[in-house]
Amino acid sequence: MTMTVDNLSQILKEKLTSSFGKSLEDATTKEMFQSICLTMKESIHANWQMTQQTYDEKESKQVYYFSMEFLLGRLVESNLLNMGMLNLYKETLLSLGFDPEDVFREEHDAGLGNGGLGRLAACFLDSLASLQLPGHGMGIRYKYGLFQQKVVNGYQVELPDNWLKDEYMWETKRGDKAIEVRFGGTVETTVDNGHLQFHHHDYERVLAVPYDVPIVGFDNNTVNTLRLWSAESTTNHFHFHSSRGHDYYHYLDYKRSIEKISEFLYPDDSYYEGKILRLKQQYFLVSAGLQSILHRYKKRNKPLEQLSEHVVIQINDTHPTLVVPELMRLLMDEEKLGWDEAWSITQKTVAYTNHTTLSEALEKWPEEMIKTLFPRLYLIIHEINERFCKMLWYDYPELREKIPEMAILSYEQVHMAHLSMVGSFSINGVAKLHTDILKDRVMKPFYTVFPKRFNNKTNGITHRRWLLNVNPKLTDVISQAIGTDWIHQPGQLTDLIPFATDSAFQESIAKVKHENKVKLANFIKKQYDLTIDDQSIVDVHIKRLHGYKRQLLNLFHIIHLYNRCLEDPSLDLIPRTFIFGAKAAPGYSFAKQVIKLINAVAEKVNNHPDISSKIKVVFLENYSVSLAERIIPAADLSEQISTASKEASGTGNMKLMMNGALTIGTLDGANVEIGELVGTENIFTFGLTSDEVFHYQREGEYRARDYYNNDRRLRNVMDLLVNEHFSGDDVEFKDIFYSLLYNNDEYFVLKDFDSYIHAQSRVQEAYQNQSDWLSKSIVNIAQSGMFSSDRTIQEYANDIWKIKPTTIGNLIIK
Ligand code: 26V
Repeated sequence: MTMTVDNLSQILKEKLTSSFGKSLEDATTKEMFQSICLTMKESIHANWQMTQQTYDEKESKQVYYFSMEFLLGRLVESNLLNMGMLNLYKETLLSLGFDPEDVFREEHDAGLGNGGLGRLAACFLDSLASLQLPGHGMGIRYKYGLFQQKVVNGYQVELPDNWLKDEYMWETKRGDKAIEVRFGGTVETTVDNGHLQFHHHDYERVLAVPYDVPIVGFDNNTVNTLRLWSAESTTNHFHFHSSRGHDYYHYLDYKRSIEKISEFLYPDDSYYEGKILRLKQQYFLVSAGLQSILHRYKKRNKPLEQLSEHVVIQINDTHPTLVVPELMRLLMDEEKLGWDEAWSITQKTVAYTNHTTLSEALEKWPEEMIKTLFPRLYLIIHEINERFCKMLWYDYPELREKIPEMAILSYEQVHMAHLSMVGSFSINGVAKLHTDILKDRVMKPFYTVFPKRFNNKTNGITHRRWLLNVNPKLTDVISQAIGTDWIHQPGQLTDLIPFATDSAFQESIAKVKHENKVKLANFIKKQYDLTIDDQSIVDVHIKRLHGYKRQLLNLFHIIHLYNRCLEDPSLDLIPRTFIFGAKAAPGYSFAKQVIKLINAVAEKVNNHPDISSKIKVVFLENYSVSLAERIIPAADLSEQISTASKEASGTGNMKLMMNGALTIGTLDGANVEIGELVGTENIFTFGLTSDEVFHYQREGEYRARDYYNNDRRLRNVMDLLVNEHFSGDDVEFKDIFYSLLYNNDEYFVLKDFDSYIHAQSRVQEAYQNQSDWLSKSIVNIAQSGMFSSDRTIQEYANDIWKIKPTTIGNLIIK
């Protein structure tokens, strides 16, 4: 039976009555949103059950993607799209007098991630389900997601993200599947029948309660699971303390201390801090996740020796590294296997993805902390380290002097990346250049020892959310030209290549871009009462704020243009709107100063009587998945200007490309691959290469001050930071100024300034020829299919996980 607008209207009306006791006329948009979710859940849940049952019956190998972050954003539209119901729901809502956008925006973003790493995990879940692959997420149900950002007086202010305030419509609590996780205590060793036995005493017990979120596949019946764990106190604990009245308060304290474990997401990315609660979170995820996997596996009645034929665990960066010793513990202490068997199983089951080479982001935990929190794991890590170092000593005499730097335990620290590499069968980077840097530099000695483990999996993004959902008009224009096969096979977007020079097609692309710009302009007008020119070049820099991502370089170009306009009021500039969206880690003061500087420059430029018609600078607050979805379809230019070698991949670059923006970028991360695909004439590349950056770092040859002294343009820009031009005083931005001149500009902003300015003038020149620009834009869209996460996930499935699709049959509707 196909559903019609009339049927669905009836169903929604009944839902409003049965769930809220409301008639259509009295219903709020929130109640309408919730009624939609309840209705969708009925069919999702039926397929969900069917999917799990089929996996069990067919004994399909299961992938578990362990990640401390899943940056899901909203799910209502992407679920409707995947169910093939999006248009029907939109039409029905309109016919009932609701604006679909308003209704969908009732959903609070699930912001359980910082940035690229968390959003990648979310895209991967969508691709797994859409490719009918049995793959699930394991994460934490943080009570508070990444902070909400407000801009007050130009400064970032952080507010808690209370995303669970209203009920989260997609989750289902599975109280019956709760698991105990143990912290602290002591370990006693005994010998039993010649076998060592380990007994754990006096530990703290934490209950891990799973909340499952269904992950709906596209145009199939697959519904996989994202399992998010929440920490609760074990209920019987109070009785131990209940004899005296004040113990009740001890109990409350204790309960609070446990619930803290899943209370908030640590707001950082690219900077690691050894906070004890963060380490507890990691073990909480790992132990609960592994126990639930083993529990399910055992129902298959297969020997543990075959675990790796049924289960594979992918760890998203080193954050879940404790899976290695924890799986060893479970196999040895609980399942009574010997070391060698347990080690062989563990190594065959775990695979590791590296997402950064920044040394300040590499996790190292104090040995003492690990020993205190997880006394048994500490013994296991110690043993793994001993065996690894011994192996190096005997089998790789040429590496003997490198043992201290390769060891898992050294200088009283546990090196999580080393533990991950030693304990897994696959080690992958996230873009070609990044994987090469791992092999040739950062992890070089490990590559010598484990050459076969290293492989590259260039990141991707789900084209369903990042093209079909966010840009339906572009989607239609593409399908009118090449049909709809590309939707299932995004690689076929290359069929658009012949249309790059087709003037009618160019025109329809231009029209869509313009409509998207108008929509964004309306949003900015409404939100900030700021008028932006919908004919201007929309230049977009959206990502976390970090020194290496060089928002400052972009800003220096803007200030340079501003200076030029001041010098020559008749300067011929194509109007540009510079859009920034970025959250700074709350403790990262340099990054926060850059936000203030962007806002200060915006204030000056946007209010200048002559210049504001040519340049507008907009800092959009609270950058998030939902905000990205508004900005990306309107973008002409994508700023991907990290210091070469520092951005492992980038994924915003892919989203913008897929929506027809051209990249201005360094030869870093996946920009390199974007450039290879579109050709040098369709990307604006500039700046130092990663080899040059390494060279300068090694030789210490870079002198930032020389660039300041020798480049008048740069001096004119930088002096404005410390002469009260942009701020009431001359100290507000002095840290930025000093970091460039006295700390020698760690990220080579001054060095790349000239080359960036040139690339920007090539942008302006190219934009002048609209037909040429559009053809470049079309080539970018046409080549973006390569960056669908379907391609990425297919590579993981073939090369690492060795899994095949499992088809889920149609439900028989009685
Ligand atoms: C580290 C930490 C340290 C402790 C507090 C919380 C936290 C959160 C995240 C991180 C890891 C940062 C690594 C990361 O996010 N890498 C990014 O991964 C993207 C997906 O592969 C990639 O596109 C980006 O280039 C890369 O920076």
